[in-house]
Amino acid sequence: MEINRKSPASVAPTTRTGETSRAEAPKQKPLTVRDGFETRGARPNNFVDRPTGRPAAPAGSVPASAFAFGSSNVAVKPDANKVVDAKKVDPSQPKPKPSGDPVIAVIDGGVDFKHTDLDDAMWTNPGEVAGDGIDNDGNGVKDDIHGFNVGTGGGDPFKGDGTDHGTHVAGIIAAEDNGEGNTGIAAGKAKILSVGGLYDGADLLTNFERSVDYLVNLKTEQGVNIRAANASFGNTYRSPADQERWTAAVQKLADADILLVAATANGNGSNMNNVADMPANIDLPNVITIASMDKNNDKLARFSSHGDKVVDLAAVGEDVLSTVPGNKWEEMSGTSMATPTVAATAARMFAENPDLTAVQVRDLLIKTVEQDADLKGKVITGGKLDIEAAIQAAKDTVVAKPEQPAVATR
Ligand SMILES: [Ca+2]
Ligand SMILES: [Ca+2]
Ligand SMILES: [Ca+2]
Ligand SMILES: [Ca+2]
Repeated sequence: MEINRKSPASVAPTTRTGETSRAEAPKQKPLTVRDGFETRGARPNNFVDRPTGRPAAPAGSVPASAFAFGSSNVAVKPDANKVVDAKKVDPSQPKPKPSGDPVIAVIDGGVDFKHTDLDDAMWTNPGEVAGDGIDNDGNGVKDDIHGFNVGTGGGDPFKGDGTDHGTHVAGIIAAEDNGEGNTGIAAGKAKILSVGGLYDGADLLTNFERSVDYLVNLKTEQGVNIRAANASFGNTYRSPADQERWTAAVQKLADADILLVAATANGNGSNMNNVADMPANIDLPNVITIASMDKNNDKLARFSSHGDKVVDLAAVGEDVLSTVPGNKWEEMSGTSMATPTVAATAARMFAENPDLTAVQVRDLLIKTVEQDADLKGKVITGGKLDIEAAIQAAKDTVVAKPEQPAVATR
């Protein structure tokens, strides 16, 4: 099944670049960023070799006061990650019910929200006035129009490291069906909320916690229809305390009914079954973990890890064409690219039936996989993403509502 947006007819030939070195797919392991930055030669130095998942933040580069969440960018305890600056909420007031297009949060390097293939696909914060330097909606972040920069604490997600990666991931989900570049699987059916700056400021875990707090606050207090978060990142965390923090943050997403779509490692065939790979291997029902198929959707991609106790399914993540900053498109490879195909399919499913929960969508994604003998013993389901079957399964859950009996008004 062709599931990539690589139809030659949809590709602007003059904008395709970076094809020469794709064969250089990920070599480092573990890679925190789950794709082949090697393919582009633009990988920031601090993406490489971070065995603890804790890139050193440039000392003093980010003042603690710049953060909306937490009290410091070092030695943050779990309890410190509260939304400290958000306005007081009157608990007697009813919470707004999320509605509208499903919003998919891309927690990553920032998305180029001005990209011509993404600008109409971005979530826009209805409670925020752009550029006035005021936190109009009182969520603790000034001018957070299209998302949040967890690295700086500011409202401009498109700053810092990994913007090519984040922009690529976003395009796989929702690049516009506009006759240029690629078309995202959920084009026109979902909005992208960029939580950028994941590789700036604090360490990955702390930044993830802050990202979660931002998203959960938006959903529960403001009714933003955040249905899934894409996690094309991860690393091994051996400390039980760190593992607890990861799990607590993902539990917060679960409590807010947000699906976490997580990439397994690019470990060149490594087995992740007994590895504390966070957040991919967290055993919560709102987490679905993805390995990468090759470009033919035939076998696991050679760069992908696997694990028949921890990885749910596989999806194509090799040579995927998508958006990169500056109105360009490139092909990239990695579990980072496989993961947003699943997040986008989930978005389509939420669009078909907004009453589905994150856990229900996860279950349907798993039940509708296409079995593949090459995946036996490699992933839990022994199967790969079947986009059409998953969307159809979501459609099939829609129960025709009986007509309301007419009530005579007097
Ligand atoms: Ca705000
Ligand atoms: Ca503002
Ligand atoms: Ca397009
Ligand atoms: Ca096969």
